[in-house]
Amino acid sequence: MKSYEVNFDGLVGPTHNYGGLSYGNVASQSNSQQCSNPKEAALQGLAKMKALMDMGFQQGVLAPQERPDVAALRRLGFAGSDAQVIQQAAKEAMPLLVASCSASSMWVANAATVSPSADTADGRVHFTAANLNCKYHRSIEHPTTSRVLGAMFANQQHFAHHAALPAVAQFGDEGAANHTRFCRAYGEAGVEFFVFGRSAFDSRFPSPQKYPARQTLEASRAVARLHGLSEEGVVYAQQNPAVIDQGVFHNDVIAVGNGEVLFYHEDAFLETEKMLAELSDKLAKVGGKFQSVCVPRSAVTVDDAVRSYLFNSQLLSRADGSMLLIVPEECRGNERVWQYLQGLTSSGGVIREVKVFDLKQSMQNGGGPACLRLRVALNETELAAVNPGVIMTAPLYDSLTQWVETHYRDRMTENDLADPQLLLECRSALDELTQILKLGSVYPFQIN
Ligand code: SUG
Repeated sequence: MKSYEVNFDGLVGPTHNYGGLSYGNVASQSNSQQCSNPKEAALQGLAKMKALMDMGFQQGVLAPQERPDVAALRRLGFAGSDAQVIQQAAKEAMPLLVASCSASSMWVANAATVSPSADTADGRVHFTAANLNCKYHRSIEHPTTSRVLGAMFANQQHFAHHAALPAVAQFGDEGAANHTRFCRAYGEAGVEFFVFGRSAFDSRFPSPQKYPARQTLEASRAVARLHGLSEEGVVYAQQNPAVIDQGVFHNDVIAVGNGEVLFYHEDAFLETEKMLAELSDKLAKVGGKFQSVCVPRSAVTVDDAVRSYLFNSQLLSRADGSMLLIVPEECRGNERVWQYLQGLTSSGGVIREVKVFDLKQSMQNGGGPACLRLRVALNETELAAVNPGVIMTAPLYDSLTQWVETHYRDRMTENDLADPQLLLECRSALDELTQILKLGSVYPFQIN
């Protein structure tokens, strides 16, 4: 049976703004309070989806969330009508209003961890929504994420959904941003690779000194248990705490893997040799031949990687077995990175081509091509069981582009977030979107 890697990209929500909310994410901090352009952000994301679809890749779309999250503000004690809640929060606690307005759900690599059916004990595709509990503005995403994923992958014969892990720091879980799967073919058993930043219960593992490690070993192990993965099909590795302190807040900022290939920076991990050997052995047991492509620090520094987002690229398999790297424009803007990429693609190795995308609106908040997509490996039968409304097609692309043009503003500052009219605009846009994507009622304003 045929099998595919389907990339579901997050559609940027109408409140996209630069809130400076993510300590440890250099771009988010350095662009704090800049004026954003939600319309441009959404169109840049859609252009990437369309381009990948046109290249023959399977592409889907994941809906944004209801923002401002008035219910979240009510839980923090703001009361009255929805407009009063927003106005009171703007007056008394602007940072909380900004957090409740974040369009951060666009970075769907953090929405969930997904294990394909070939790896799981019950032969279903398993999803665990990420609790994202390291940052308040992201911790409020998972209930809606679960409902949206439930509406996209509704068929219980093929899809199993798990609620987010307990919302405490010990089980900090950031989803697929710290998870990669290696396999010979998408429909065959593979090796799931979980990268953690710290251990909550075992002090033998070092922790970063400056910035938070968002993913814990205990969270990764819990997800592997929930998904029914076998010991033989899993490898755990610790991210180098020193790079977290340089702004590598997720593994997908310093490494990317697909098929049998891991593309990573020399400084990405601790005990790299041991980890590579384990990946190679375990992949060999399921018939695969592991290949690693290490980028030396002499060619690209960690700082270059953080600024250019070289590793937050999409590594895609082409029909001839070679691979294509989808990188952000910022890679072309960095001389060392661009030079490295020229050498890489002309060296006769597995990565043969690089395609560049302008995702500046998202990049300025620390979200590159890989952050914007959630990968779901599916066989033909499972793909046919996905809600067809969320699979990208040329007509869907046209409808979504039109929808963005109609509903989105082209500038957004803190003052705009305090405008109660924005809530009404967002709700009417999202109401229409659920019809376009055939999701049913998934947003709080639709169900309460
Ligand atoms: O969680 N930025 C996101 C970026 C997530 C990127 N995802 C991956 N690497 N997979 C984050 O830090 C910034 C929001 C703001 O400051 O307005 C933000 O949430």
